[in-house]
Amino acid sequence: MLIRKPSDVIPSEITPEPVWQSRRAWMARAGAVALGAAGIGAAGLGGRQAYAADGALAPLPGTPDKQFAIMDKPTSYEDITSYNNFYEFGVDKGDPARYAKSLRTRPWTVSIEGEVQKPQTLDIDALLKLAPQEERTYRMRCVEGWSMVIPWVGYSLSALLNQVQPTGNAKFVQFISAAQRDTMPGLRYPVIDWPYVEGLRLDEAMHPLTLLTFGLYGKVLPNQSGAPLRVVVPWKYGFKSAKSLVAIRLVEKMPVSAWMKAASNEYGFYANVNPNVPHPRWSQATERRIGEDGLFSPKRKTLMFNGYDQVASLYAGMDLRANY
Ligand SMILES: Nc1nc2c(c(=O)[nH]1)N[C@H]1C(S)=C(S)[C@@H](COP(=O)(O)O)O[C@H]1N2
Ligand SMILES: [Mo]
Repeated sequence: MLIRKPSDVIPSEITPEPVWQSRRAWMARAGAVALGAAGIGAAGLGGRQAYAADGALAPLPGTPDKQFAIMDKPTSYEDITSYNNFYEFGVDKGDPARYAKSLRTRPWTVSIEGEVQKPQTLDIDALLKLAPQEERTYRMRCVEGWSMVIPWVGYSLSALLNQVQPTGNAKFVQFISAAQRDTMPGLRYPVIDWPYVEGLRLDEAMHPLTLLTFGLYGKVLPNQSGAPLRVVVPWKYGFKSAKSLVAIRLVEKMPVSAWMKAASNEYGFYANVNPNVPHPRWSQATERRIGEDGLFSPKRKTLMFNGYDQVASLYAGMDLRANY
């Protein structure tokens, strides 16, 4: 295994190979595609919340959560909403903010299905009210080596799962993101086998830290952050936190996630933040906090489980090198 210092990692190594290769074609076409999609939104097909400029996003206050409070300084709203991964809108960090305006977020329903006693299709407005909204400031870390501190607004996913009552066969939870062909220019590129899918073991999904997320900084999520709802799993690499969910499916067998399918040797099912297990092409020992650490300043040490020690018991007895 070739391990290099993160400072030696060049963008072509961080970006998956097929993405890198299709980038030139992407750049040439994305502009035209996105303009077309924005045109449709402006014509009124987008519904009442097709896009709002940041200042116009509806407020969504959450009661500050004391149990999970951390001392880290929150990343600025500007950085959180302009440096994103959301491949449905392009592979550059700036693409989601640039192109996700066209995403239709109303009407929006989420189907909770599979191994549950009470399968349901819930409207986003019902989901917003299912449990009290809390503000939870979480450390987030991407497998690429950057991190942020984000004041999310939402409630524990367990509130929803308890309502639909998982059957005895339910062992895993699969998350399925939207695939809107007409608003997501990235779907034209087979970087990922769309739709984007992720998964958790049931006990991970039921852990109180796992947040069904509707807002950030006291406002509803802007589209680039995964509107109108996403999951947030703060002890796992960012890719586990699937955006713009349309279905949550309880299943018996471990589901194959989009990134496992794309490169199973690089992205495992568990994807716990783990400084001791390097990615095959770079170390995971340190990270760069966006907005605080410069590109060339010393990086901060990455913490096991991203510092969320309370989840360690979920993995007692597991070999976390084999289960990466
Ligand atoms: N549907 C979908 N969800 C996704 C992604 C994506 O490309 N599509 N990217 C993931 C990755 S790699 C990261 S790091 C986080 C980024 O979330 P943020 O942009 O809100 O920081 O979203 C995750 N969820
Ligand atoms: Mo990521």
